[in-house]
Amino acid sequence: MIRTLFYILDGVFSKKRHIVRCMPVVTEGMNVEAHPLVKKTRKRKRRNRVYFPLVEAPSPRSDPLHRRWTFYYWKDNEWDKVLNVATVGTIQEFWGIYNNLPPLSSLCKGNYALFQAGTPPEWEHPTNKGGGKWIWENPSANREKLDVLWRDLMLLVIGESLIQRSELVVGGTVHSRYSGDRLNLWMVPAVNDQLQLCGRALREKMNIGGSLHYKLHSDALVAKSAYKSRAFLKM
Ligand code: MGP
Repeated sequence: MIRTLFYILDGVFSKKRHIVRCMPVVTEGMNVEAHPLVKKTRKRKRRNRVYFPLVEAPSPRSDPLHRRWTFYYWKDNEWDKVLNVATVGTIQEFWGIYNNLPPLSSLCKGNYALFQAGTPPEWEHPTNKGGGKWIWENPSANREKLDVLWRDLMLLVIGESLIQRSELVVGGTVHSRYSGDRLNLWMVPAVNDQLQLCGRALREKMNIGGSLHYKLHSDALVAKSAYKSRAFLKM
């Protein structure tokens, strides 16, 4: 059973008119007051702080996932301030966390990631080195579908059901941006056939149109942006 304390903060994180809900998740035993995001928001809006415990009920079942997975969140482009939300090892724990995270479409500019435990969403990490990611851009007219697409992508990832060699898939991310939302599927180094197989499966199982680009982390490192770097494969 996972016992988690969620610390909910309502705050204005945009200089413009957007009011977003931000939710750092603090596991029991952590020093809530020391959390960087909590401190920042406290100064601005003291009255909006709410604590409540959840994911408390012991589950009668416990269905282990093949791998353990970690949820991450970061704001805007602040990838260097990525927040490790929680790690789950069973399907019940997965839904327990998922059901209590605000949908990404409600955050004006934010990012979620779900990665195999021990591998952060970082180009330079030894597991990711030499790998890359499939990038799909969600048309802005399709914004309301973003949350469902992200949920479906996570289920394909934790269900290890995208490709037979599911160990090649290391995680996924979703990015909410003014310029257009994006879904990414991260892969460890693999031969082109496997990359293509995975791209095709992604398109078919997620039922997504438009173009899919595979970009290498090594190119993203040089361009200092995966988005701006050249596509290694297209479909
Ligand atoms: P992002 O939050 O992953 O968003 O990265 P987005 O819009 O997908 O950015 P993209 O341009 O990479 O596609 C925001 C920014 O954080 C990037 O532009 C990089 O400058 C930096 N960044 C992101 N990641 C995942 C890494 C990383 O793994 N390593 C390094 N060095 N910088 C990163």
